Amino acid sequence: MSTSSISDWFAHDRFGMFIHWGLYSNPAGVWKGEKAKHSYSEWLQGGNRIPREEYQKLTEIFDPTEFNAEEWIGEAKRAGMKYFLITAKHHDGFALWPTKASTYNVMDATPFGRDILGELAEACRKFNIKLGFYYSHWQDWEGTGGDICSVHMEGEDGEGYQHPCQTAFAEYWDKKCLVQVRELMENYSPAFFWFDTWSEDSYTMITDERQNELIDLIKEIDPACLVNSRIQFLKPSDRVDFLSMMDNSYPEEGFDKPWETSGTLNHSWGYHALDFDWKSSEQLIQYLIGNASLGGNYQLNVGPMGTGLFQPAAIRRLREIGAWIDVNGESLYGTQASPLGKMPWGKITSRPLENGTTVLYLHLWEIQPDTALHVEGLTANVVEAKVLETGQSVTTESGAQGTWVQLPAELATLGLPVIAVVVERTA
Ligand code: FHN
Repeated sequence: MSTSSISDWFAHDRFGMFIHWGLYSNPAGVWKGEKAKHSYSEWLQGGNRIPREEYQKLTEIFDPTEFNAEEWIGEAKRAGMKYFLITAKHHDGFALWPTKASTYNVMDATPFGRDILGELAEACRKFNIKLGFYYSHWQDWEGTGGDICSVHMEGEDGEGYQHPCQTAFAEYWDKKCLVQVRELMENYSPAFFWFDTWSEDSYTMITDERQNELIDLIKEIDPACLVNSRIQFLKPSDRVDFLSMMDNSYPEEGFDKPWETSGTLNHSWGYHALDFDWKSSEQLIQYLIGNASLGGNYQLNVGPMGTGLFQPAAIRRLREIGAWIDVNGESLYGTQASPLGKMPWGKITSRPLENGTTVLYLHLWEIQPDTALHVEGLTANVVEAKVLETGQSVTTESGAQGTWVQLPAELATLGLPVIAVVVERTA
């Protein structure tokens, strides 16, 4: 008998949008006429070792007059995404909402002066999209005691980018981090939090006690608000609700807990004007389905420009993914991991039905139309098989070694076709 859990919606929804947006979206990976040192545009301050006062002047040009929350959330919806996650505060420490913990925020420090998170929360409600916040709880480069990552500073003098002492970090933790996470919970009722640690270094600051304090704070306000495992890279608490893989990393096996991979459309998370390394829509759909076939989610990142608009290359990919999901979404949402082993030709997702049958969705990536495809290990009786997009019937033949599926010649014209095979459940 299956029991329900607060993370059921997350595992069901499978696909979300991640947004990296902030002061760094204006320089967009270019500083004083040169390509920034760090390949992630959001690492501009740290990577180029820009003095705080100078970096913080970027507030003066943060005026994304083209920003329209409904357009962003509408793009997510059209792409088939069911939830939306945004950098409420990234490592630079700048807040996209009017926080009382620091004037380093969109309302107090920029000419834009609008509550970006408030507008997005409203749009999410309108479009029935769940809202999540990325919050950089370990790194904070505002200068209020948050940690300054040493990963990219090795061998350098570290001036201005030293790790803070414990007293300074404790001050940051109490007066900024905890205060801001409480504000985000109370003002915008997020469905989940996405914290970010990725190195063992973080453990000295994000101790077990602090990890628990943060989880307690969230769960006391809303027990259903989910928390991800990057709250502590080394030792995430058993209380985290879902596991976050490393960036752009796609595991070979699934996990007991719900899990996700966050991935980029090109290379940088924040908008980078010189990043042309775009993945194809086909590749992105394969990441999504690859994870789903192991019971996992996918959070695809967009780095909006300083104007507030998405780049055309991002929009094209989102819409192509959405067009594929429009006709094949049944093979994604609410499905389970494949009950069969790895297949050389693609991936399988599955859906047990109440009538005692199971639908196996065969995602055909490397196939030759007009030949027979071997589904190794599928020995159950096949009730029906058809191409999901077109409804074309498909003939099958089962034996002790598995099932042979006769692939119609017409599959050649479909991009990443799916065949839905309904089988009798044996046990
Ligand atoms: O340093 C960040 C990076 O800027 C980005 O936010 C990614 C997203 O997963 N997390 C960190 C590196 O893993």
